[in-house]
Amino acid sequence: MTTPFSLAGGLGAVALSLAVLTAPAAACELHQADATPPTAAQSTLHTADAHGTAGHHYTVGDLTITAPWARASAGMARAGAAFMTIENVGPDDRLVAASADVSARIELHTHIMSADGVMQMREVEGGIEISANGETRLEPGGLHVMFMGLEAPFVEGTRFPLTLTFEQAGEVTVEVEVLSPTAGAHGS
Ligand SMILES: [Cu+2]
Repeated sequence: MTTPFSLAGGLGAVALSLAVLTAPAAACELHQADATPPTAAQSTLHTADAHGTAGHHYTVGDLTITAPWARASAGMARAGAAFMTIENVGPDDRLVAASADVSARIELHTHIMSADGVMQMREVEGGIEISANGETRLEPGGLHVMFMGLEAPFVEGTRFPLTLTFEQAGEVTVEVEVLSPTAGAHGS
C-alpha cells in the first residue's frame, strides 16, 4: 500500500536530483554564452553519467566536451590526470594544449605498451587527434591530460578550471570535477 509518506519521500528525491542537475547546467550555459542555446539533443547529455556525477558539458565550435573529471590524489602524489569525452560533429581537429593553475606542468599523454609488456605514459606528439564526426575518449589507461608537480593534492568534491586549446575549434575553459581516488577504475 502506498502511504502519503512514501509518496512525499519520492517527490522529495526527484526534486533533490533535479536541483543537483541544475547547478552544472547553469555553469554550461555560462560557457556557452556566445554559442547556440542548448538543444534537446545536448540536454540529454546531462543524463550521460559514467562516474556517478551529473554529466556537465561544454561546447566550442563543433566540439562537445562532456564530464571532465580527475581522480582525487592518493597520499602525497605530485601528479594527476584529467579525463573527459570529446564529441566532434565537424572535421578533424586536434587538442594541442591544456593549461590550469594547479600544477607546474601540463602535458597531453597516452599510454603505450612497451616491448616488455609494461604500460607506460608518453606525451602525444603534436597533440591529441580529435577525429571528424566521432567521439574521442580521454580515460584511465588511455589518453589523458597530465598534471605534473601539483601545487596541492586534488581533493574529492572540488573543481578546478582547465583551458583546452583545439587547433580548429579554438579555446574553451571547462571545470574539472575531482572524484574519488578509485573513480573510473572499472573503465581502465
Ligand atoms: Cu600521464
